This record gives sequence, C-alpha cells and structure tokens, in this order.
Amino acid sequence: MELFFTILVGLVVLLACLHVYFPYFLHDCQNIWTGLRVRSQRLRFRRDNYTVLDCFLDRVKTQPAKTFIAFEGKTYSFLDVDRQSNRVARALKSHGCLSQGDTVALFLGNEPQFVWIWLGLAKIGCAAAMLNYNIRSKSLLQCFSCCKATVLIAGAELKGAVEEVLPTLREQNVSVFILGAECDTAGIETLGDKIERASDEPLSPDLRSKVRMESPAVYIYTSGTTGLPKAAMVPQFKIWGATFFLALAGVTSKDVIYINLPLYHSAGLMIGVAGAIERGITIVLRRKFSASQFWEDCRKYNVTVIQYIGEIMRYLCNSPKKDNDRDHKVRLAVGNGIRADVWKDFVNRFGSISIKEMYAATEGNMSFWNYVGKIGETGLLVSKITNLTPFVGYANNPEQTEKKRLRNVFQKGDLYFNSGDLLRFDRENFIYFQDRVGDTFRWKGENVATSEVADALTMLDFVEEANVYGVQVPGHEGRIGMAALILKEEKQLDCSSVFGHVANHLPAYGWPRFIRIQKSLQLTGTFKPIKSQLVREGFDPALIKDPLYFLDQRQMAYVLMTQEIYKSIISGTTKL
Ligand SMILES: *[C@@H]1O[C@H](CO)[C@@H](O)[C@H](O)[C@H]1NC(C)=O
Ligand SMILES: *[C@@H]1O[C@H](CO)[C@@H](O)[C@H](O)[C@H]1NC(C)=O
Ligand SMILES: CC(=O)N[C@H]1CO[C@H](CO)[C@@H](O)[C@@H]1O
Repeated sequence: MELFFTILVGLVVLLACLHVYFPYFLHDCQNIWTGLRVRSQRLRFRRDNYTVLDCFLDRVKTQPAKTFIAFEGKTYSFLDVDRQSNRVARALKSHGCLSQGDTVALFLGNEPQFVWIWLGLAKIGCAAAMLNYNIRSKSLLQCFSCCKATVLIAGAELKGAVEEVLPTLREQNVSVFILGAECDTAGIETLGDKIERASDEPLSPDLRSKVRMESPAVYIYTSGTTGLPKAAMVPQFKIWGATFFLALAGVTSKDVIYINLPLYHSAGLMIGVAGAIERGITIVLRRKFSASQFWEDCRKYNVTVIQYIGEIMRYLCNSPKKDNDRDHKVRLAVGNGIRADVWKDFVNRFGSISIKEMYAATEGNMSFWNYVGKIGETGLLVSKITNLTPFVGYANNPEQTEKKRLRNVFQKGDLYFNSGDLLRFDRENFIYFQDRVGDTFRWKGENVATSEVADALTMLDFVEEANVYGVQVPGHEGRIGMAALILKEEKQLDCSSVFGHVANHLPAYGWPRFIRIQKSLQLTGTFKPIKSQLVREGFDPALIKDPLYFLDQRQMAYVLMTQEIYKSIISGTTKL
C-alpha cells in the first residue's frame, strides 16, 4: 500500500514537473506519434510505388459522389473529376504526340480544370510544369524551356501572352494548345473542344507503367536568390512529403479546405490539392484571394480549414470589422509566414482557430512545423543533404544547383542546402520565418528576383544601369520594388514609356513602384551594386536628394514623388 502511494505521488510530481518545465510535452508526444504513423505510411507508399494519382483513384472508388471541388457555385464530385481527367488524357494522347516521361507546361489560373488536367497528365505518365500565369515574354520562355516541355497548354484568357512568345515556341517545335473551343491564330490549336469530344472511359495503367517514385511529378518554379525563376523538379515521393502536412495538422476526412493560393505554387498544389486527395476531403477553390469574400465563402461552404500565407492573414486583419467576424466553422489554419503580432490580432478577432505554421522550400529537403500553435519570436536556414534526404536540384541548371549547396559548414566535407531564408529561433526553440536574403524581395506573397527587374529596365534605351531592391512600407508584409537608375548621357527619364515597358515585361508584383535617379552606381569590392544604404533610405522624399518617382497606377505613369504622396502611402490612403 505504501509503495503504491509512493509511486502515485512520484507520478503526480513527475507530471507537474513536466507541465512546468516542458509545457509542450503532451503535444510533442502526440506529434511524434502522428509523425511516426505518417512516416511509416510514406515509406510504404514509396515501397509500393503508390502515387498521388493512385490515391485519387482509390478515393474515386470509395467515395465517388462526394464533392471534391466546389468552385463559383458549381460542385464536382470525385467521379466527375476522374471522368474529366480521362477526357483530358485521351485528347492529349491523340492530339499532343505525348508519351510517358514527357513534360507538359500548364499556363493556367486557379480553376477546376487545372486539377483534372494535372491528373489527366499523370494518367498518361507525363509530368506537369506549373507556370506562374503572371509571367510574360522572356521569363515565360525561360520557364518553359528549362523544364524541357514539348507541349504548352494555356488558359483561353492567356492567349495574348502566348501569342507574344509564339514565334520562339514555333521555332522550338513546341505544340501550343489553348483551352478554348475556338482560336484563329496560326500555330495555336484548341484543346477545349477536343477534351469535350473525348471519351471519359478509364485509361489503361500501362500508359504510366514506367512511373517510379523518383520520376518527375511536377516542376514548380521558384524565384531563387539569383536570376530568373528556376524550375524545381518534384519527384513523386516528394509530393507525399508535402501532402502529409494536412494529416500532421490533424485534418480529418470530415474537413472542408479553402484554397485561394495559386495552384502553380507548392503550397496550393501539393499541400492543398494533393493533401486534400490524401485526406479525401472537399476543396473550396477560388481564382484569387479576396479579403471581402473570404469569410462569406467560409460560411457558404462550411469551410473548416483555411490555407494561408502571411500576407493573407494581414489583409484579413486589416479588413473592416464586422459583427459576424466569428460566425464561421473554421477551426484550423495551415500555412506559413504569419508574424507574431498578426497572429495575435487574427485569433482575437476571428475566434479560436488553431494556427499551424510550417516551413518548407519547394526544392529543399527539410521542413519544420509549429504543431502546438504557439505564437512565437535569425539565422540562415540550412539543412543537411544526405543520401536519405537528397536535394534533387533545379531542372537543367547545374550552376544554380551548386549555388544552393553550401560546403564545409559545420565540418569539413559536409554538404548543406542553403534555403536563402532567414529564420529566428526563440528561447523554446520555436522557429520564425523572417525575410529572404540575397537578391530577391517578397511582395504580395511572391518572390521577385531583382536581376530580372533590372534586366527589364536596362532594355530601355535611356537606361545605363539599374540597381533593384525591395523597401519596406509600414503596414505591409514583405518589401515593395524600387530601382535606382543611372541614365545614359544626355538622356531623360521618359515617365510614361517606362510604365508601359514595365507593365509589358514584368508581373505587377515585380514592378518597381519607386524609381530614383542617381549620377553613378556605388559598387562593392566585387563590383556588385551596394544596396544596403539604398534600402535603408527607402522612398522618403525628405531624405532622398536624388530625383524620385512613384508609379501612379491610375495615371499609368511614373510621377514625381511628393511629400503628399509619401504621406498618403504611409497612412494607407494610397493602396499599393
Ligand atoms: C523542328 O522541326 C523541323 C522539321 O521537323 C526540324 O528541321 C528542326 O530542326 C526542328 N527544330 C528544333 C529546334 O528541334
Ligand atoms: C453547411 O452546414 C449546414 C448546417 O450543418 C447545412 O445545412 C448546409 O447544407 C451546409 N452547406 C454546404 C454547402 O454543405
Ligand atoms: C521534406 C524532407 O524530405 N525533409 C527531410 C530533410 O532532412 C531531414 C534531416 O536530415 C529529414 O528529417 C527530413 O525528413
């Protein structure tokens, strides 16, 4: 009896100590348990060569009538999506000259057919390269060719952008399809009508018999620390890695997920769509994020899980308060990049939603994840590359691949993956996402390569040099684009032609919204332009003596920066 009490008291003391000194002990145990389960499942899938497509087909068998995608008032069941993807596969098989192992580039916005075209391609053993639909001209060609795609499929509304690069694509013998039923441009074929006419009968698995876990499943573009966007090849087994985030976050088969992130990014596609397939849940898909529609959609479709990036959370917190802010069924938010202050605001305003912050780079080999939902508090993130956790590198770009490898970091001969992200660890070893280092800045959730913006600016005949960087704007996530220009001798800045040029060559999030004209470029010892001083000076006309311009979107031109414009930007009256 005495022994029993001693043990009991001992246990109580132990639990109390655990609670005081390791408050996340239970969460840790729970997460380690889920983690182990997921890990063994992942290993089994790898052993059995079980792809996301196989998982989808199993869902079609077990729950054909369940809604898989809800979009703009229409719903599509798992069976509907399966049949549509059969049609796509058949249409491409007979008109696209495709065989197993080929890559097809998809240039399309967020809509249900994005999902069934991807699945259709998987059914004939082809990889899909997910092009960012904001890119144009030179970037578009670069993204297209670096994944060695032989076919381009574009949304009907992107016909203009395709026509711009059509001559080059034709030279490279690329088959170009547009997802409409009609098109009178020579060299562009229609696909919409062919998909409609094709049979929706299942296809033989022989058509994808060569697909292995190491085979490319998708190419996702990352705008890394240097140069134009690069294609990160994502093999089949790596899709599973991202896909299990929802399982780890505690998403169950009864949940409904709201996806408004672009499907050409790994978060929307791999964590969102593929994750939903793995969980067998309904996706509420949106073309684009809209702060005013967000909670309306969540109410209308009984959304329980939302996917975010930091910017989205901030926009939601900045939107006007409403009485029904807490009237919704959302219980969980999964994403990354939320800042501690925004996290607090969000939970205070929209109710007890648990937030699971995770971190992973598309091309990287590691991931972290904040499963206790703690609001947390910098170093460069690197991760060890081993045979178990290989870094597969960028498609057809050995030079960029090598740049991402850091050698001799902690020990001679070791090899690490340089993510280019700054992270901060707090006292409890929680990790926070800071900002990207190197020659990129992040604006509206997109990474912008400064060299790409500089390349576009130096194409102008009056620009000698362009030094591009990102500056912070109070009340905004990330940094907005700014350029310091050196003009050619005796040349003037042509304010309206700069705008036209910028709008033609760059996606809106990459536009330099401020331009300052300098007499000469300051260079570092290795002849790189000095940016840190420029970044610190920002865009305050009171501090900057150089001529300073602001891109006024209503006037579609750069206008001279004034103290009034500055004030209205700082106060948020002028929207950026
Ligand atoms: C495109 O096809 C033509 C005719 O088949 C061929 O002569 C040419 O070399 C091809 N070009 C490329 C870049 O493959
Ligand atoms: C949402 O839930 C309510 C109540 O449970 C139900 O009546 C309604 O049909 C659901 N809406 C959708 C779109 O599933
Ligand atoms: C996503 C992924 O493969 N992450 C791996 C990267 O490497 C670490 C440690 O070596 C593994 O634990 C991760 O699973």
